[in-house]
Amino acid sequence: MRSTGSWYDVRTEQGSILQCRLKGKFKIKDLKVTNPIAVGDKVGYELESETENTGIIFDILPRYNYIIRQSVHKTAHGHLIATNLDQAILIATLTFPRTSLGFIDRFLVAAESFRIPTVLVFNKLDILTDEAITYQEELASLYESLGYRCVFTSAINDVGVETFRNLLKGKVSLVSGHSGVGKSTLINAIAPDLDLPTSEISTFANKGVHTTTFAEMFEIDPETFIIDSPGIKELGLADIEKEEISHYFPEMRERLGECRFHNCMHIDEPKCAIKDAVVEGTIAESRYRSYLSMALGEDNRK
Ligand SMILES: Nc1nc2c(ncn2[C@@H]2O[C@H](COP(=O)(O)OP(=O)(O)OP(=O)(O)O)[C@@H](O)[C@H]2O)c(=O)[nH]1
Ligand SMILES: [Mg+2]
Ligand SMILES: [Zn+2]
Repeated sequence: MRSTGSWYDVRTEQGSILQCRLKGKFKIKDLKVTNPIAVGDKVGYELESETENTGIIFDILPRYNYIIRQSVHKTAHGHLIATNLDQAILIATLTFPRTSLGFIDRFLVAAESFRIPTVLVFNKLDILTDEAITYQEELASLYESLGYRCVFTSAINDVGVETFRNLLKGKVSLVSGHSGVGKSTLINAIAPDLDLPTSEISTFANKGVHTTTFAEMFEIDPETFIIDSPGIKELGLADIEKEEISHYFPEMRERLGECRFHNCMHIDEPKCAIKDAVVEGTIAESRYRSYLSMALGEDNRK
């Protein structure tokens, strides 16, 4: 459920929480990570002390997926954010702070590569102008057409909160997005007892202040778990080959094989079905721009 240094909160089958440590040294095969266990992991444990409520983790069960980001300190290593997820919920705000389309698309590509379904939640509806609301609705219809469910919320005005709650039912969900978009506020809105800390974003930098500092899973009911996580700037695309990127754009994936060259990168090759679709308007320009930025290896933080 959470890890603090060398201690891990393990939820037992009975639903109680046991403070556990790792037995000896753990080597995770084929995965270079700074943290051996992450929120969402299913582990084998044994009770150490009943009076002190402690245990020892001796096994990590196979993960059916995981989401990882580049470690800040060791660049060759990743940091596991969470594992065994049914879905990721990307909280985005058009303003205060601004979530760029480049960021949304990179997140979606990363989640596709991890095979994690993603829902887009556009929060802070209450501070948008009418023009911005119209634009946000256009964005949502674009992403809905690609198969990503979109929801509009105002966590502080209780708009869309019921829809948000229903999205989570019976699933393990990771809530992600930039710092300050309202991840913790939204979780508080559906589970006020959690009383998670939240703070105002800095008006000077128009950015969040990283109030949540580590990922933690909460039980909403015995079938429903939600993971609050620290704000991210970027999810690394470290393990994705350039040739693979288009496979993680659903609208490109369905056209693969239609280009003249089987190894077409859809950049400047002739008779490219993807570029044709952009010209025709059946692939959105913003999506193609995000694709180009990823394929050309740009650091897209626009
Ligand atoms: N106007 C408005 N403000 C909101 C809304 N949701 C959250 N906020 C405010 O946005 C600020 C940041 O919210 P948090 O919940 O701390 O954001 P977070 O995404 O958890 O941020 P980190 O933990 O730093 O990643 C707080 O001041 C919230 O009150 C909303 O729907 N509308
Ligand atoms: Mg938070
Ligand atoms: Zn092509």
